[in-house]
Amino acid sequence: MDDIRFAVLGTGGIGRRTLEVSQHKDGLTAVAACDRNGVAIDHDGLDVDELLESTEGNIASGPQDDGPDDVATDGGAAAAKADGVKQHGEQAGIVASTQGEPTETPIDDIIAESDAIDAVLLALPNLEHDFIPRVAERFAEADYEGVMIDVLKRSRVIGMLDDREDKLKESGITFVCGAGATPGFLTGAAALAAQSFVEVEAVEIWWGVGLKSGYEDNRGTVREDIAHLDGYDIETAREMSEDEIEALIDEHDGVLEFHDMEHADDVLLERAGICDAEDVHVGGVLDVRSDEKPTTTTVSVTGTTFDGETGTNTFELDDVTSMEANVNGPALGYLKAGVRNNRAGHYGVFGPADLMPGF
Ligand code: IKT
Repeated sequence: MDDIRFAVLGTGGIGRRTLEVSQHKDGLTAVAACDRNGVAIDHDGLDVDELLESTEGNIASGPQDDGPDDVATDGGAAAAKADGVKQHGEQAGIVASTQGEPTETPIDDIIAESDAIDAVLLALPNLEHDFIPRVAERFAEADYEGVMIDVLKRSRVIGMLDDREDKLKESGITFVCGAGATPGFLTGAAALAAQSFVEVEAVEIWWGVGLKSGYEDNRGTVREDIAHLDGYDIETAREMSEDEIEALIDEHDGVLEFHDMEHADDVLLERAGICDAEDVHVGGVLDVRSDEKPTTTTVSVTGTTFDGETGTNTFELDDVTSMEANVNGPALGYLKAGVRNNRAGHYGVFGPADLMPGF
């Protein structure tokens, strides 16, 4: 495959790690990145090292959107003003890079350059359920022809993307949704593990994450996870202050356990014809203070074979592979699969159980 020129929307933990991992993969050139205050575009390829170094520890992750109610939150921090006013620890973000330009319209600035961009990775916390679908719609309205890919989590968002599928197809967009770890390649692993069976009874995804790159770089993903705890939802998690989050983490001695998470693995497996969404369960353990996984990440698929045996196929990740490797590697692999499909004229909304990621 020819070189793939890609953009990253959002330079929080996921956006930054995606840029970093892309440097270790063949055929990927990062040409644009943005956060809520700024944008960096270079069609010959961004200097990723400089961008990562200059934004280290001063993240302003979500691009500010244009509409009045259309704001990506940076791990729940109130959106910084588009005029560049810094909030929450003077988070300058991309404008701290020599390649960054301040802007009030980061997403529109990327859309304006999108003729020369093969793929756009949405590394945005989706703390408003329809934020990512609405961003996709804006690219479609601008007749973007290319790949869009996200690492969103919530089951209900898939339907919102499906509702927009006609628009995406018309524009020539191949949208790959839920393409991180879970949903993502663990969903894909479940689809492969299911092949031994003629009927699948249960899919159990149990993940373990230790934060190798620390809490600071993962504030967005921790906040999204908190929304899954008993007594919390997406709204309450979004409104929490950083101090409240830290107090909650302290209360749990740094270890948060999740059960029955609303993760889109369920609808994505149902959509791919593997099993009913209600037979899929996702949970896991997050250790915010250790870089070691508190539990081994496992996908177990139980089903019945053509000759009447009941069995469980299990897929396990090594304890030494980090969340950063297991989210961003697959995201870039699915991005490559998206480009392969887009170039073949396959447009619409695809999930990780529909495509085999590239490497
Ligand atoms: C995600 O970003 O895909 C979800 C996160 C869990 C990642 C699992 C990685 C497993 C591993 O590295 O062993 C979490 C729910 N935010």
